[in-house]
Amino acid sequence: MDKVLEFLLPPAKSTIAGQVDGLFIFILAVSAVLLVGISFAIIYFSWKYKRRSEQDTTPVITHNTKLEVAWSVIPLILVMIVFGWGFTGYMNMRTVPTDAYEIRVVGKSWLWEFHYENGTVSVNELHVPANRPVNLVMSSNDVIHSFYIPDYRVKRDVLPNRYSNVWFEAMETGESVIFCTEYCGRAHSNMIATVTAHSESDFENWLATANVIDESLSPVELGKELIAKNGCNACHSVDGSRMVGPSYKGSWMAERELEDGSVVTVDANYLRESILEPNAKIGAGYDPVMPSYQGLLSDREIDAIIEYIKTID
Ligand code: HEC
Ligand SMILES: [Cu+2]
Repeated sequence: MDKVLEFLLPPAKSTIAGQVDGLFIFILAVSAVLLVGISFAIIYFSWKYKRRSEQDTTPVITHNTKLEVAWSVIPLILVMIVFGWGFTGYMNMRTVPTDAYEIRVVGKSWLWEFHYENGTVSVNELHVPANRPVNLVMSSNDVIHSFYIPDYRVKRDVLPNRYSNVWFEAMETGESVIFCTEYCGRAHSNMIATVTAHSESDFENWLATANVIDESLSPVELGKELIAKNGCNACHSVDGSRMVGPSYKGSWMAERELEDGSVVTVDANYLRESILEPNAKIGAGYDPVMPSYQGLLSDREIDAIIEYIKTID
């Protein structure tokens, strides 16, 4: 049975997962039994009641009470079991424990932002304490996204101008993948993040240090780190290859042709504007798909990114 489950479903890592899987397996098993039973009955009856001679006639049957009661009551019982099971599971998933740890989630085309109680922000990396309920309060900056952690069996739409929430309790420490499951535009398939469940003390440590700028880093080193941390690498390469966006390689002081035919020089002002208001100037041949980093990066951090881009040639 465990082998079958492993084959059918991703590992179950949250407290609600067992309940979701139980119901799934029940519905699957009932459907399988009915499929096999009905298929055999059809084959058997079509053989048994085959017309064998010209004299064979069809008997006139008006009704059969026993049979009719059976085929009404048995499905009713099955459906009520599925309803009761599904409803309690749904209520458990919708009722947030009062001691849940709250994290704000913002979906953007095409990344996930996570805001924690102490002002820490992480991009595409959710960090949570294990063995403690966590409530995510979610909203979108633009279109509808959908937040999905298969290992935790939770999924919820993320909407503009409205909060939605999802809660879970991770049963073990470790990393799982987060998907966006609402088609949200061109780079939808890049909208992948991870959730890492930590022990309580590791989580406190992470929270205390995650956004502390390491003063010993030079601006170039800091810029390199920020680019990795903020998901820029999903769309920009440093080796000259074209991804969703232009490569940083050799871009400093290069001439950039824009969509409207004008030409700009990639200087500090252009870089800064590209990061804060990506849609102000669109490079020719590219789609306006870069999310704005307004409010996510401080001036010092933008300076560091510019210093780093200068060095990539
Ligand atoms: C979802 C993909 C995506 C992500 C993530 C992304 N960008 Fe972009 N970026 C683009 C695209 C596409 C363009 C070209 C179109 C435009 O100008 O808006 C672009 C343009 C730029 C430009 C102008 C480059 C030039 O040579 O003209 C800079 C600078 C830039 N991005 C920096 C960043 C930084 C820094 C980050 C992370 C903090 C980042 N981008 C994250 C897609 C992305
Ligand atoms: Cu999305």
